[in-house]
Order: sequence, then structure tokens, then C-alpha cells
Amino acid sequence: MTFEKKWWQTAVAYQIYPRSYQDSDGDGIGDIKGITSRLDYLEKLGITAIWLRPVYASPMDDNGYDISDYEDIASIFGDMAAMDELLAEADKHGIKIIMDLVVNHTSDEHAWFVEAKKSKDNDFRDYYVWRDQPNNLTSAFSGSAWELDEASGQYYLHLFSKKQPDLNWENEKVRQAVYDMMNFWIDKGVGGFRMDVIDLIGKEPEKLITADGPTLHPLIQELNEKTFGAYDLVTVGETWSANPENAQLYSHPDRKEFSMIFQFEHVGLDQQEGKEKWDLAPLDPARLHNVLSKWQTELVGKGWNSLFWNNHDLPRAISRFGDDRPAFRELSGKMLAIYLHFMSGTPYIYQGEEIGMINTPITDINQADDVETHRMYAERIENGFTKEELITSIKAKGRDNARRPMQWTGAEGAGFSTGQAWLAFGDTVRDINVEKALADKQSLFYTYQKLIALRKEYPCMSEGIYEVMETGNSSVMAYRKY
Ligand code: TEU
Repeated sequence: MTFEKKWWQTAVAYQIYPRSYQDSDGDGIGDIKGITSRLDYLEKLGITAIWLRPVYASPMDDNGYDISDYEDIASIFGDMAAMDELLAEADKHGIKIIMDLVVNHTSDEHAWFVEAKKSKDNDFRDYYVWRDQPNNLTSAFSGSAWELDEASGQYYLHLFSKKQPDLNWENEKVRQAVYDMMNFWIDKGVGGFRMDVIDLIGKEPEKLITADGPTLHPLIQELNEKTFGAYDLVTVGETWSANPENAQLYSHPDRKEFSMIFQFEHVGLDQQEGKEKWDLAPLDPARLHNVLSKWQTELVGKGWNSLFWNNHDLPRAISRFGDDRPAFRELSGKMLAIYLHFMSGTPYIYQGEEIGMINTPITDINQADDVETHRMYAERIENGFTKEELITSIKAKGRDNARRPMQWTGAEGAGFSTGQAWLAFGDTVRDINVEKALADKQSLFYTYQKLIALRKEYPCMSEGIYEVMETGNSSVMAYRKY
């Protein structure tokens, strides 16, 4: 089977964490106008799509993955006029905007939930999932997934923080509301959607089923049909539970679901089997190569891969998969870039990856911002873990690593903001920054620029034949692509 050629197959996408990209008004928080001001830089890099992490109205319990109004913009990021300007300006730069959409849950401050809480017979009650008694389901951010609503004596489901109540996708009204909202964004001219934790929407909480519930794929097919299906948009589902078999269900074009999914098998290799990401284990390059090669060979002609080393939830690529000591970081960054960009699929670069930004160690939990990190720390301290072991885990895996402000220059404020940045800068600002990278023709930036340009020229990079090369050395990751 050959795919009908789509623009996103040869595109390279770039993920932006708006809070940390570019501040335009000196409040220390990146914003939409800031992103617009950096489009020349992004065009120079060569990317043709931006995955824009959520900028919708939100109380920011989970930095915007808790949406209180899907058709409004959080004031810290700007307003709808700034969003419209970004869409129009990006278009002039040949760049499409992929909206990050969170429809597994809303914020507890969303009007639907505010209504739902008013009484058991409120019209919006069934927009969410309620039970008289909690069961054993746990939240991804530690603790029970059920929160008591004192007024009604019932518990509501939240697979993430208690300020992120899960939507009830069995309710037709919920689905229709989501479709209307997505069509609102399609009408604005977005390039597509990244669908947050979409593998959870077919959940059956009574049976303790969260990911891959029985209604998941029919729900996605309906979503496709009612919204983006008729347009030339890219859609990428975030699916932590994906394997090569169900990846085909999601991304085979005949099934009319998504363009591709994010799978996470390769980012689970440096943790102890059956445990959590905080339970560290050494990374074996041979296993990493095997896993990525498996995804390459098993999806050929049956689906489409997304390719990434890091994102806003994951550690910095060089610190995790390479060697972030000064003598090696640029070199290992180039190795990782080349290895990934010759693979079949659509690559996603996470902001700052193109200049080799690395993890920033912390020494105390007070230096952490992220809700996931704090909840894990509190829970594990209670369970007898030591502070030292937890700080070691946070240094390696904490989400703040990726969320530190973009390093544009080596000056104070790093060219990111004239005010006090919302999160401390990494301690490498002087050595690793865009200004320096652009001035050095041998820098990692230009490796990325070259790879992106080559992908536009040579289709065999994005969809050629992939063959593992046996080198007899298990620490060498080699393949042939043609
Ligand atoms: O992440 C999904 C998710 O499962 C995360 O909890 C992930 O396991 C964890 O961050 C790994 O460290 C998505 C978003 O990418 C994340 O930022 C949100 O917090 C989460 O959904 C809830 O919306």
C-alpha cells in the first residue's frame, strides 16, 4: 500500500512551550506575540509546522492542560487577536499551527463543570464521570483518581489532577460540544491538532479500564468524521499505551482516524520494569535501537510514525540519550539528530533541542515547579523514600527540565524576557544559546537545518526502506536507509 502524499509526511514539526519561548511584555512569561516575533528564526531553521502547547483560558493548575474555555486565550499568553495574528503570520512563513487539544478532561473551572457541580440533576452533570464510592483507579499525578464533591456526596473522576475532571465521552452532548469547538478552530485555519491523552477517552471506570477502552477507536472515527476528516490537516494522538499493532488502527489512512500517534516505548527504557519513570535504570543503547527499529519496520505501509526524543514532559534529549558534559554535548546532539531524522515518519523537535539545551539539576524540591513532581515527592516521602533519591530522580526525569526558558542569548534574561522569568533559567545560558549557535557554522543548529532541508529533497528519508545494520558492537546503533 502506498499513501497518498500528504504535506505533513515531509514536514518537520517544532514544539513550542509558550510559557517558556519568548516573552513580549516583560512579565516573565512567554506569550503568543513572543512566538510571532520568532517566526523568522523558525523559518530559518526550516520547520513547517508548530505544535503549540495549550494557550487556552486556564487556571494553570497543570500549565494549561486544564482548560476552562476552549474558545478563549489565557490572558498571560495574549488574546484571540494575538492568536489570529500568529496564524496569519505563520502562514506567511510557510508554517502551520498544530493546536494542542485536551479533551479527555477540562479544568474544574470550565463552565460545564461549574454547572455539573450544582446538583445531581443539572443538565451538565453527565458531562463528567460520577460515582457514589471511589474504586481503585489512581491518578497519573499520584493518589486516588476520585475526588469527593461534598455538596452532592458523590465522587468525580480525574485521571490527572483533581482540577482536571474527566469528560464523559459516552455522553453525546459532550462529543457534540467537542466537535463544535474543534470546528471553530478549523475555521480559523489551524494546521491540525495534537490530541492529548486521547487513548483514555474510551475508558470504562467501573471496570478499571482507562487506556484502550472498547469504544476508543469508534470514538476517534466519529471525531474524524465530524471535524478534521474532510480537511488536509495533520492530527497526532498522544497515546502512552500504544504498541505497533494498535498504532496501525490509529494511523492507517483507510481507518480514518489520525495521521499518526506519539508512542512512548523508547522513553520507558531507562526505568525499572513495571515501575514508574522515577525508578531509574541505566539505558541500554541496544534496546533503544531495537525498539525504534521495531517501530520503523512494523509500521511500514500500515501507518505513520512520529519521531521524537523529547517533549515538554520528558527530559532533554542530550542529557537522557547522549552525554551532556561540555566536551560531548554538541557531538551527541548531532548524533541523535541524524539518527532520528533519517527514520521514516514525521520528526518533532522540541524547542531548544536544536541548540542542544540540556537538563538543569535541582538540589531541593522548592526549586521545582511542576505539579507532577510535587505530588510524586509528597507521596514518596510519605512512603519512606529519602530526599536524596527523590532529588536524583527529579534531576533525571522531572518535567521542569524541558520547561526552562528558551536560551536566546547569553545576556541576563537570555533574550527571553526583560522581567523575572517564571521559572529559573538553566545554568548553561552563557554556553548554550541561539546567538552563539547561529554564529558558528558547525553548530548543532545547522545540523538540524541541513536535516530538515534534506527531508524536503529526499523522500527516502521520510518513508524509505529501513534496514538494521549488524555491527557486532551492541553499543553502536546503526541502520541503512534508502
Ligand atoms: O501527558 C500525558 C501523561 O500521561 C503525562 O502524565 C505523562 O505521563 C507524564 O507527564 C510523563 O512525565 C499529557 C500532557 O502532555 C501533560 O503535559 C499533561 O500534564 C497531561 O497530559 C494531562 O493533560
